[in-house]
Amino acid sequence: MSTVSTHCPYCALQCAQALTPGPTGVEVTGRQFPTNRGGLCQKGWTSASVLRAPDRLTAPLVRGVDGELAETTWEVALDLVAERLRAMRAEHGADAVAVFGGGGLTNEKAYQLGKFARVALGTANIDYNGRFCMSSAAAAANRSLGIDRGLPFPLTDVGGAQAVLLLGSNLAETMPPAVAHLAGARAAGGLVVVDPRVSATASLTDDGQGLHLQPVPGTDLCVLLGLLHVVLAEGLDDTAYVSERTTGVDDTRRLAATWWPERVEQVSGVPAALLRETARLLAAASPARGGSGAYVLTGRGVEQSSQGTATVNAAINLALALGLPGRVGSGWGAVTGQGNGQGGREHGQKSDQLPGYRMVDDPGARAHVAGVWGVDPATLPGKGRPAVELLDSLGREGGPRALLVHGANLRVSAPNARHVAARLDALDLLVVCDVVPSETALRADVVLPVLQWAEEEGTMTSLEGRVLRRRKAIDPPPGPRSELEVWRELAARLEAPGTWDTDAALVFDELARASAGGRADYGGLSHARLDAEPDLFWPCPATDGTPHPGTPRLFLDGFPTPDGRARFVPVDDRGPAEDVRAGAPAHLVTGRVLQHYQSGAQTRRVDELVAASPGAFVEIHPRLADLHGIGAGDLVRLTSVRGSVAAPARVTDRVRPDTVFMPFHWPGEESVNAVTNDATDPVSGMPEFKVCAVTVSRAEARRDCPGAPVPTVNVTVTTAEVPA
Ligand SMILES: Nc1nc2c(c(=O)[nH]1)N[C@H]1C(S)=C(S)[C@@H](COP(=O)(O)OP(=O)(O)OC[C@H]3O[C@@H](n4cnc5c(=O)[nH]c(N)nc54)[C@H](O)[C@@H]3O)O[C@H]1N2
Ligand SMILES: Nc1nc2c(c(=O)[nH]1)N[C@H]1C(S)=C(S)[C@@H](COP(=O)(O)OP(=O)(O)OC[C@H]3O[C@@H](n4cnc5c(=O)[nH]c(N)nc54)[C@H](O)[C@@H]3O)O[C@H]1N2
Ligand code: SF4
Ligand SMILES: [Mo]
Repeated sequence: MSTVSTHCPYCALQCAQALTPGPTGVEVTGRQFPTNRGGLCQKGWTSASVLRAPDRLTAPLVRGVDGELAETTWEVALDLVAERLRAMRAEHGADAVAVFGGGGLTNEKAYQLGKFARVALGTANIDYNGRFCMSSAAAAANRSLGIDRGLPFPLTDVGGAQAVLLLGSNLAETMPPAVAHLAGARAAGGLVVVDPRVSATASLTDDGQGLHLQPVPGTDLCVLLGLLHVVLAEGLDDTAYVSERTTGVDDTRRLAATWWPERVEQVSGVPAALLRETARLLAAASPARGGSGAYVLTGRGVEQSSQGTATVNAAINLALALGLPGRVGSGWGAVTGQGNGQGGREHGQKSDQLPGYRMVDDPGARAHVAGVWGVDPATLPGKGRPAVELLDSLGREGGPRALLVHGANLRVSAPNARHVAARLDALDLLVVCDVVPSETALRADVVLPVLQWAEEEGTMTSLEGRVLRRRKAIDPPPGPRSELEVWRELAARLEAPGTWDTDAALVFDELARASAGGRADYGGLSHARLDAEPDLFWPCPATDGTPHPGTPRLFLDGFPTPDGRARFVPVDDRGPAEDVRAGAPAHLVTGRVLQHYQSGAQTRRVDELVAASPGAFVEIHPRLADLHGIGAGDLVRLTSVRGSVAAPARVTDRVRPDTVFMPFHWPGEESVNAVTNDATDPVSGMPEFKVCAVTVSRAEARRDCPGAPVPTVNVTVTTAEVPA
């Protein structure tokens, strides 16, 4: 086969790749594209290894009476699953079967999975791992701006800005090639990073390139209210923009008035002078004051909180006061995480959504989508349970008794994961579709091996809302099947109405029709058009004549709200669900390292990545380490009310003395999600992954933590990019 143009299998930056299959495997090179400019991170250029994972799933597995998973044929596995689902539905009702999807699925699969749940299973209970990822940013954007597209502008726009406020995002490790787009702000001394750690990204502000605000974890909402306070108190707001393009500033102004910088300093530890400097720097960059542009960007560090929605709304309020959204070269955005984290939340895997970002309780939306699906709208179920609630209800009285998982490794990545594991074990039937034997698949009753990334066609929607073609570069090994085929086979066995295409281009055409007229309108797109024009952003509605050019920049002519104005949403601080206290005196924050992706199911199977990052670790400040007699490399035990975990210490002054950090990419004894809090945001259902209260102690023996030893190192700026 010849070289194929496609995009990386991992994160939402969706760096452009060229894949060249050869006798020893697939060669990966970076390809020129506006977002990655030919660069790839270490995960990207080693991504082809997963195609050849030695333990790749190739045959369906069914758990036998001996309790072991054993290989079987597709016919046997599909018949068994269909039979069990049918029986369960007959006995307990359709909602007894639940579905869990993923933001890594292509648009076609995300769409078909939502349709499969609603039409073939008839269940309301479908949600997905994007609930853990983008739900707070999505809820806040919908409330304020009337639409949820992570970045409402092309990423390249950010390159021209004079100031960028980056809250709770570690781009230098989570999307290394994106760092290039911060060059303009850094050169102007205008990059402001808000992170309790001196992350690789916070280090980008060294040498006069910007500012680092290092708040107490979970206090970002106060910091944002303080910044808004300064903007309003010092008359730095864009009054013309606020009066012409927004509503509701008065209530927000009243709340911000109570957060003067000295009060914010008391709560967050960020010096009042630094807050004032930040506010002035942002204002000076704003178009109203003749600057060359400013952006306010949020990441999971501030969103994965029980007040994540309010925090993002505070960030949007600040951007609105400065007159940024809807102006070329300025704006607010949330940095979407998963490969198809954006498209995955538009096409109906969310418990309250139908394709095109329509709401499942809107009668007009139900009628439109039911029309495309060829069913009676009355048969479509209503709203289901959001992820944390759904997982907690598994196997309980009145809760689902079967779960189908497509593209998530819940035993590692869900909050309070031991509890989630117990709920999964309480199910009558767990079916996992995956490409590798993930920790969740290994405990399933049925495992169905599916195609991955370079083995199939599809589309992905990047963090900017750009719809990209994912292309087949190699033939899959014999055995695995496309998920589109799995759903067709199950739908047939369940005698479901409607059509169940297995050709991704045809599924896309149906998705386009289903989305037409919705907020995320893909009506004017098709695989053929995307092949010819790789630069199309949604919304891109169908037209009778000249094709719609797509929408790189939203809000230029108004906001998609009833009155065309953006809304200030008044928010105030409630603090994290769990605060430090006697008995649990340290904040635990969690996040990522460059080499591993999410639950690690894929990247823990890549030798180069394992060599560079072999296991979990705890970043701990020398003072906190001394207090507990912990030296570099010693095992640190972290204990919360939910559980405990141990990993080797990295003693470093790059984390606050009251805070420890641990990445979440490893399972079992090294899984920090044994400790994290499953308290959720009341608006978005987002769990509080980022902040909880823990006891720190020195673990007794190495057997406490079987993970590979990690030497003490300072976190270095690892913007590992390879040129094209
Ligand atoms: N290498 C790698 N890259 C990835 C992924 C991956 O798993 N690995 N996953 C992808 C996905 S799905 C996502 S969602 C993105 C996530 O991308 P990011 O949001 O950049 O990633 P995180 O490391 O989870 O969190 C970012 C930062 O938040 C900080 N933080 C923790 N608590 C707080 C707090 O209370 N306040 C503030 N201000 N900051 C806090 C952490 O110290 C961390 O440096 O990355 C994507 N890219
Ligand atoms: N403590 C803590 N926990 C977190 C976070 C955090 O910051 N801190 N972040 C959260 C966030 S933002 C996210 S996005 C989640 C992600 O966590 P998970 O949902 O567990 O994500 P992945 O590890 O990407 O799991 C995807 C699984 O799908 C498989 N897969 C890949 N492609 C396909 C496909 O096409 N079809 C199917 N069926 N399977 C496929 C992979 O092999 C893998 O097993 O973790 C969350 N958990
Ligand atoms: S930043 Fe790395 S993981 Fe993300 S798309 Fe680019 S190469 Fe892939
Ligand atoms: Mo994510």
